[in-house]
Amino acid sequence: MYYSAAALLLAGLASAQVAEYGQCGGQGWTGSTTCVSPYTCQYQNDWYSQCLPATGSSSTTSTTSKSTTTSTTTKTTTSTTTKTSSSTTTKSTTSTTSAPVSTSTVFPTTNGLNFTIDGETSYYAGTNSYWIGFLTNDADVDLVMQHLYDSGLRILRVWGFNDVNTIPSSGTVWFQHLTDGTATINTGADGLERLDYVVTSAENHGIKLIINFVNNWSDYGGIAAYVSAFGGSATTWYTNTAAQAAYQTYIKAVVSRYSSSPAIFSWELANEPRCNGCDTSVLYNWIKTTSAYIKSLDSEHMVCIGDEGFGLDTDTDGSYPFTYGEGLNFTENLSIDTIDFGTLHLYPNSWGEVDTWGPTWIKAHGDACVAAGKPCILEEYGYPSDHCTVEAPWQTSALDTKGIAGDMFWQWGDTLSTGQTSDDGNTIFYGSSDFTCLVTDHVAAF
Ligand SMILES: *[C@@H]1O[C@H](CO)[C@@H](O)[C@H](O)[C@H]1NC(C)=O
Ligand SMILES: *[C@@H]1O[C@H](CO)[C@@H](O)[C@H](O)[C@H]1NC(C)=O
Ligand SMILES: *[C@@H]1O[C@H](CO)[C@@H](O)[C@H](O)[C@H]1NC(C)=O
Ligand SMILES: CC(=O)N[C@H]1CO[C@H](CO)[C@@H](O)[C@@H]1O
Repeated sequence: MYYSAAALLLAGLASAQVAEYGQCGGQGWTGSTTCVSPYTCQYQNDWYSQCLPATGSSSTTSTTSKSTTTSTTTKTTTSTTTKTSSSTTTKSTTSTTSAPVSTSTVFPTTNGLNFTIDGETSYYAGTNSYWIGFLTNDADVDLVMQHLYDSGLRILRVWGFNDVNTIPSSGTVWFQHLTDGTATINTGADGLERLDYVVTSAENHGIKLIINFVNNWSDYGGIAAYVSAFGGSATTWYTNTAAQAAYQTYIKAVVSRYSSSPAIFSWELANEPRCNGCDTSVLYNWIKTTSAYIKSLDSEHMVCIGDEGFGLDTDTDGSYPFTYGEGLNFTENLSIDTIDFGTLHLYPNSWGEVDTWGPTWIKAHGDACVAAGKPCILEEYGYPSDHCTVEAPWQTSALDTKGIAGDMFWQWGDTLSTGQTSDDGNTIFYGSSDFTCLVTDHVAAF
């Protein structure tokens, strides 16, 4: 999913306009086709148009920099220009924080078509919190971890990236600065030390983390932030030598910090990687290379892709998500031996499907996962209304489908020292009636 907190604030102010990254068209769409400024409604496929940043413009206002050496240069890349930079040096500042101390050497693993966590093979439920690594208050992180554990949720997926092209003002968390062909990793107090605390807290609360390394979408930088620094485009990023070198250096920085931690469930290549219109070999090769690289750094922890599950022949109904237009072949990629399990997401309303289509998608993947001999996890799912009525049947389907070994709803909501967390319409708040239905009752069912 790709909502950001800013979108929600804007959405509340201009209800007739679609928020950033929202749907604004497609077959059967009856809602608004106007996006909040400066986003424009862009065709994605016959079923889906989306509010995206106007192409070619990235006029970020300079922020107050905390050091005189901070450059706030803003570059504009166009899709027709490929920037060849002679300087592709990737530098990283020296880490001053040691990796968190491990309390156990037992790492989560697959066990046939199931997962084993702390020695227990079972179906597992979890959730997503893209924002937890960007919090600056340790007590807030601990509160969420405690609530997760108390709820019986064991797996939490977090954003392990926070890429910027311009260093934000002091107090705002960022992990990597990408500009002019260089990448600088922030290992300081407003950098990876925040992710360190998430890992430490997860260790202390028995929670296992899925940590990913880049976003397909431009929230928190993503591929677009690399393109701004290294040239190319969203689709050539996967084969851009300089961009891939920086991406791998970033992966190494994160993996090496937590490679001994039993709180890591899995490393994940990206959030929802797509390569629209590309031959599936582009993503296949990138997945194979990157997953092998991660295994070379850390052979013990699991690795997954983070894709939505697009591109599937098994049980296909021929509709958009089953097709190969986003450059993914689910079955083919799951066969890669350095990928331990499969991931799928479920957003029928964004894909031109009715909500009752959910079990069709889940069953098709379960069958493909059984054929591959690997477990799969429904790692994101959401619907903008009637959460319990719509999503509880998906959970039942996931639980009953062989090959689907866990599910993780999008997204966790809680009340922190700063107030309620981001509500993107899909959020399930701790203690709400939706929470009773989708967490308490679901966990009790297995
Ligand atoms: C995400 O992937 C799709 C498909 O390749 C692409 O159209 C889109 O631009 C990507 N998002 C960003 C922010 O680059
Ligand atoms: C997808 O991958 C499977 C398994 O490798 C293969 O049988 C199928 O032909 C592929 N489909 C396409 C469209 O690439
Ligand atoms: C493992 O998964 C299979 C298929 O989903 C299931 O039938 C079995 O009960 C699971 N085993 C355990 C120990 O959870
Ligand atoms: C094992 C497997 O199916 N590999 C295929 C994955 O995808 C690439 C690109 O389409 C093929 O060349 C491989 O044979």
